[in-house]
Amino acid sequence: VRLAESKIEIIEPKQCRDGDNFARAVERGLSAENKSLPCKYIYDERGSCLFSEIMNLPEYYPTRCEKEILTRYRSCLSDYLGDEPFHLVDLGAGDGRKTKLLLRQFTNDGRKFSFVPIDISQSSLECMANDLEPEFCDLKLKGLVADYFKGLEYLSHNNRERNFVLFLGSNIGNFNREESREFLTGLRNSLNDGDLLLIGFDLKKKTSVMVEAYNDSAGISAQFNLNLLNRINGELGGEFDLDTFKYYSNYEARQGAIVSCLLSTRKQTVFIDALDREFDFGKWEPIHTESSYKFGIEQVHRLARDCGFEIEDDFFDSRRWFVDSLWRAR
Ligand code: AVJ
Repeated sequence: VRLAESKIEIIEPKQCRDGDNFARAVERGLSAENKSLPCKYIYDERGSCLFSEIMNLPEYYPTRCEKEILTRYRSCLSDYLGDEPFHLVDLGAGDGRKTKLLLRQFTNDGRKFSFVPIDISQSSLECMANDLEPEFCDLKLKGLVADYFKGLEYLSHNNRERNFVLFLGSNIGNFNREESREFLTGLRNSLNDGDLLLIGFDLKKKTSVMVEAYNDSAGISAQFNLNLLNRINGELGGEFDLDTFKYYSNYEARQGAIVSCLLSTRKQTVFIDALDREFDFGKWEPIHTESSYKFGIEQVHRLARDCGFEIEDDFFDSRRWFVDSLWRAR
């Protein structure tokens, strides 16, 4: 990877190195009565690649819906920004393929901005930087390897200029209802009055469509979730046999979420060297790995107001399966 062309900088603040946190989170999650592992740890280099593959799957509609939305409304979005300089902050930027649509528009319109992608995966940011470099040679890019919360902390200390924050792809869906309120209130408080947030929500729809998006026929979603065990094996000396865990993902209508887990197909005991202990798994016992919450448009609007934002506009795809909602910090 060729980086650090002077305009491109990727930093990983010291307090964001997540090595021991991973071990602690695994210990906590696997000792609990209801076992779970935090989904943010899926995204190492392999997990991030698998997620890029997911975004190309025929079943995974959210990416295509959002591309349609951004393509259709990017010039309208650009009009909101005007001539004053701003930071384009991209939370959970990933490989940046969707953001590129906006970068192109804003650059062509002569908007003055610096680009601040924030992602937990350093490899994703590096890929993005290398991918953008030839086309956007004058772009000021400062990538930050951090989780969302560290990202907000960074924002609140560097918010002298206007911000236009992107939180796309229904990344918000991984938080439960209470966590999403807390997070968005925290985000609001790290912004200046008048700053804009473009936030993507996957909308409730026919359950089969949602279920298939997380149960693709190529089995990539399964590999993506199983990557958690893979990572425990590689980084913490775990002894998981991945063939004895089965990915299971379904829509829980009462929660309004796709809930995913790994089921131990037999009773077994697994040793993890870095934790110097074993964990017992009952036959068909689940490890919760991820929830992906779905929204009604009224829920989206209530969330905006409750967290200190005003709704400027809603941008839907033609099927109204997804919305990118534009909010202003009030
Ligand atoms: C990146 C959190 C938006 O929940 O839809 C895709 C992750 N997991 N397939 C989602 C995911 C399984 C995705 N988000």
